[in-house]
Amino acid sequence: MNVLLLIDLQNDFMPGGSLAVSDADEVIPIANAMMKRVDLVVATQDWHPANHGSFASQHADCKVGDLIELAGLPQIAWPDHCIESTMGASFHPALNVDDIHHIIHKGTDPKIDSYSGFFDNGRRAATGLHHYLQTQGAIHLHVMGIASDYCVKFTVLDALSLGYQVTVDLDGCRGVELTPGDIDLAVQEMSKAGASVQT
Ligand code: VGL
Ligand code: ZN
Repeated sequence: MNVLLLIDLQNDFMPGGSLAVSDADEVIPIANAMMKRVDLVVATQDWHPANHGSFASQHADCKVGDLIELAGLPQIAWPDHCIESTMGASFHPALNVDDIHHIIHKGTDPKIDSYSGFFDNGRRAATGLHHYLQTQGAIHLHVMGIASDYCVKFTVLDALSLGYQVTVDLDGCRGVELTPGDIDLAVQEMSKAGASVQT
């Protein structure tokens, strides 16, 4: 069974969005084509309450990009993004949502962030993705989406630790690159952990 995992293909990560990732919209046609070639499509959505603790706006004297602490973990302060049920949290309008079989929301707890589609950043709560994939008998996951250096990376690392075989389709990914080189580092980390990275 071939499973495609689409990570956070949401308006706020697209050019013009509040946490815009360069050229993120270029992956939409790639995702649409890939959906036709797999048996099961699961998509994640970053889905924050308006008071989410990862937002710089929720902390005194805090600006976007600052390193803060949240739930006892180091946390980058992000601009407000992907607020539940808003346009910013919606899928890119050109994404073929009819081909998505299951959607997983993450980052719903205001007190902790969740880059991975499987667990929050403290690995305290599961999102339900692993459970769902188990019910479907998933073994091999193809992963693509936004952002290579955050949500794609942490989803891939968790998937490997849970025992899935993982292929990352790099042409279907774009990254934030707060620091130049972050995407390359993420790719190295994912392949070192056992992912097959396809360019
Ligand atoms: C993401 C930063 C904050 C992502 C989500 O989807 O990679 N990055 N929230
Ligand atoms: Zn987020």
